[in-house]
Amino acid sequence: MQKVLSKINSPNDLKPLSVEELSVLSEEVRQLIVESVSPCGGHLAANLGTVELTIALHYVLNSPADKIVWDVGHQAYTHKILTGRRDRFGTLRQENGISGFPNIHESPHDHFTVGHASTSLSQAVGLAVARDLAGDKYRVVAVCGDGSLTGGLAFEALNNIGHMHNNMLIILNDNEMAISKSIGSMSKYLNQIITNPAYNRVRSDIEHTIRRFPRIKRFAKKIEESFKNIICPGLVFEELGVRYFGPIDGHDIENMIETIKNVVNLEQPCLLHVLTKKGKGVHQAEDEPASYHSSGPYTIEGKKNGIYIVNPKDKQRNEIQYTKAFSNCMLRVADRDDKVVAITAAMPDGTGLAEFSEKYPHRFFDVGIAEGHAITFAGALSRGGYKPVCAIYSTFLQRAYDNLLHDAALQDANVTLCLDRAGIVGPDGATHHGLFDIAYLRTVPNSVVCAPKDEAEMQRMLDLGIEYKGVFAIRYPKDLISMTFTNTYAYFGIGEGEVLCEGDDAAILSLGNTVVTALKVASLLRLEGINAGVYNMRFAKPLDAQLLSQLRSKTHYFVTIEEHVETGGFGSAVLEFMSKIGAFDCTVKVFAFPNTFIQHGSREKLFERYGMDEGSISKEIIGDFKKCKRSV
Ligand SMILES: Cc1ncc(C[n+]2csc(CCOP(=O)(O)OP(=O)(O)O)c2C)c(N)n1
Repeated sequence: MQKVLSKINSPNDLKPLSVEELSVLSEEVRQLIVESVSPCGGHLAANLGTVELTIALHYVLNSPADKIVWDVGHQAYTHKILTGRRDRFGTLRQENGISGFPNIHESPHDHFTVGHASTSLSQAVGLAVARDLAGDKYRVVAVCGDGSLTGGLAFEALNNIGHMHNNMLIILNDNEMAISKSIGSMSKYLNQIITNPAYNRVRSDIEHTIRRFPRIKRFAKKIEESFKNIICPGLVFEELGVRYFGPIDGHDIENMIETIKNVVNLEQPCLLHVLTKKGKGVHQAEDEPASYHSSGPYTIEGKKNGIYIVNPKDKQRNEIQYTKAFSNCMLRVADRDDKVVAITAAMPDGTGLAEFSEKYPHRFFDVGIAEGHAITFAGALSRGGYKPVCAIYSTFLQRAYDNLLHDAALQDANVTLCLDRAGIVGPDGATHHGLFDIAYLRTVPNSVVCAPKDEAEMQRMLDLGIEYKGVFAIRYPKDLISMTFTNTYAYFGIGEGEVLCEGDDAAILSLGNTVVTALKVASLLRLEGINAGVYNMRFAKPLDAQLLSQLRSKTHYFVTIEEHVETGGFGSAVLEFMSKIGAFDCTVKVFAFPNTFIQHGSREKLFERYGMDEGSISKEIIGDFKKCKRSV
């Protein structure tokens, strides 16, 4: 039974609560998060760390008039719970349920739909400037993690914020982690602030004195503040024109409320450095925050000394994920060729580079959440004689488009891209689906864009990629490799497709994992007397012109299947080809996702909803054939 939380329907309901009640509330919110994430998984660790911080923010501010801007937004569960979404919280990340990220269509308390890192500072200063231009008075607060602060966009915003000087508050939520340990000189710098021995000694002396003489608390805090300014005079933020406060304990609600009240109304940009513990309150998430950053389903075993004990439900599966296949392939090329180097933008585990980083630490580069930089850096590594492989999720590469064009392709650089999560990602939703990469990569001059159906094919593609002068992209989804076609090395050249089965009535052209769908569709068509051939095109660019021309002499009905939006993708490439060769008597039926932002839900359900499963595809083709017969 929730004593306090059940009465919180909006942030206004927090205002009359005592500090003790707020503390009870934080425990109840934590419990709701742990219970709600358990069946379907979610961003557990980051959210457990921001419970008290969010309560303190909503206690002080008047949301939605005052605006809280979340970076990435993966830590905003408490915000959702306190802003009228408590009752729907059990539907988190499920189809038609609430999103795992802030979403402008979900609540007036969410000012941006987010999911990508390092945007909050730019968004907050934009709102602050809009407010000042309009003569309004609301307060603007950005909540940005130490990981997200490593992104170039955040640095660009800081540069601008100090210059513009509008009143806004940046809460730096420092848990010393991105998904993995935060990397880079900014993290080192933040760590120095936290661990500065002189400052910490004085701080603990002051805390000790306050405990003995509570009446001098205010005075003692002032001394602490002044001392901090003396011993840390060159704070980077101050130099950039942003007033620095902290570090303070992000789980001490009372102190946070007092501090936020003080700094939020200063007529200048301020940064409050808040220290939080990722995974707080769940034993396993505190111990392994990286594994519980985006956790799978788990069971709750109980509570020991006030800390939850959970047990992941991840069953041992025999099938292999594309990510694991990439990890294997990468080790093989690295073992063979010492010029191969690997780059990640703060995601060594998610992208499958962890094993590589252990085996070849000197050839592994985690550049922070900095996809644009990763590509430019890779371009230069290539100019310096190395063979960089950038493992980046498809959706996050979007922000590196100019780097691809200008800093890789234009330099004739040999940059291999391994794009995980290319396609539907499921519960993370619109911000995370990797549905645009074929389109934007195809426009890069001299680029190659391909997708493997299994590990053997991925190995060949990677081998081709590391030798290719230009941008060479290998895309694969967040999925299991559901069918292994061969374990032997496949020799094929760039742009060479493969015939899987012949058939004269229709040619089903597939790419990567959609090969399996294509084969199933062909079987369903055969039951209706339609004899369709299945072709594994492997490459969206360049297309196998020879194979397509041969097929054109046999059939006039082509089908393309891709896990991508219809605009500019693989199907578009085939249509362009048919137009170029003047195949105006051919029908090309493109099966792809519509060019909209696809919401969250399970992969399976989303495929069904958008007519991308074998049943829907075959039904549509059969319909076409029936129509055709009628018209003859
Ligand atoms: C552009 C971009 N690249 C990568 C990611 C994947 N990602 C999600 S959260 C995260 C770490 C963020 O670290 P931090 O801001 O410190 O937040 P924490 O999870 O530690 O609270 C990363 C790398 C992303 N969301 N956006």
